[in-house]
Amino acid sequence: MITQQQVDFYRESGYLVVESLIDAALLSRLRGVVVDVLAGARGLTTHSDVFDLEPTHRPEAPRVRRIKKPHALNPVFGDVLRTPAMLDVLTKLLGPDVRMHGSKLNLKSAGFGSPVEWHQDWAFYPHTNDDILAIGVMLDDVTMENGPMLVLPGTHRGPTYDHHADGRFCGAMDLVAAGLDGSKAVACTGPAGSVSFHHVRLVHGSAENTSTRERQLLLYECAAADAWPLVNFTNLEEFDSRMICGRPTIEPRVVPVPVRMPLPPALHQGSIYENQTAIANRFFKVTAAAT
Ligand SMILES: O=C(O)CCC(=O)C(=O)O
Repeated sequence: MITQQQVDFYRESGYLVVESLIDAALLSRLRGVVVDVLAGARGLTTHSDVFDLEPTHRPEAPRVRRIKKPHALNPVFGDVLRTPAMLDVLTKLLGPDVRMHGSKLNLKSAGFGSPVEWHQDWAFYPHTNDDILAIGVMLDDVTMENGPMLVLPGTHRGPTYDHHADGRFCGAMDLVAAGLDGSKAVACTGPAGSVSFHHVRLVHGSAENTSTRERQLLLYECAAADAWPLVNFTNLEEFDSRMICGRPTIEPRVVPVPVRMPLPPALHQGSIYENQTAIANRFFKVTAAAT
C-alpha cells in the first residue's frame, strides 16, 4: 500500500518510484517471456509490428530497441497491471476506474541501447483530461550508469511544449528552447521489480546505455476511464476491453488543459525513436557503438 505522503509527492512532483512493487516470481516469469519473445527478432531485416530495431541491428545479430505492445503478446504482461499492489497505486493516483492506453518494453541494451530524447507523453496522446500516467517496471536493477529514465520534477504543471520540427510532429522537445534546465533532472532508479509512475505531462527522457548492464523498462500508459483520447480513437469495444479496474463511461470529463495536436504526423513512423530522428538538436549523445 502506498501512503498519502507518496500520493502527495506524486501530485507535487509528477512522479513516484515504488521499490520492489513486483515480486520475484512475477519478475522471473516476465524475464522468461521477454527472452522467448526476443528470439523472434532473429532474421528480421526491418522493424515489424512487434519489434523496433536498433540502428546497428543485423538479421544474424539482432539488436532490439523496443518490443511493441507486449500486452498483446502474452497474458503475463496483463497480470502485472492487476496485482493488488499495482491496483492500489493506480486507484490512488487515477481513481477507481482505470483503462490501459498502451504498453511497450524499452530494452536499452548494455553498450548501445538508444537514448530517448526529452518529451512529454501528452504530446503524443492528448486526452480530454490529464489524469493519465506511465508506469515503468524495472526488469533490471536501474542505476545512474545504465540509462535510467530522467524526469524534470514539477513540469507536469507547466505548458505543453513544442514537439515539432520543420512543421511536423517529431516527438521530441528542445529543452533549451523550452527554458528548462537538464541539470535539475532526477533519475528513476531502483532494484529490479521497482516501478516508476510519471504523469503524462511530465518532461522526461533517458541517455544511451553505455554501461555493461542491461536496462529493460516495461512501460504501460494508464488513464482514468473518463479521459478520452483526442486522437486515434478506434472503436468502443476495443476501448472498453482495455479497462483494468472499475467501470468504463461514455461521458468524457473535459478539463481545460494545454493541448498541442501531434499533427501533421511525424515524418518517420513506427516508434518514438523513429519520430525523434527528425529533430535538429539532440540533447543526449549517441556514441559510435549505437550508430
Ligand atoms: O525508456 C526510457 O528510458 C524512456 C521511455 C519513454 O519515455 C518512452 O518510451 O516514451
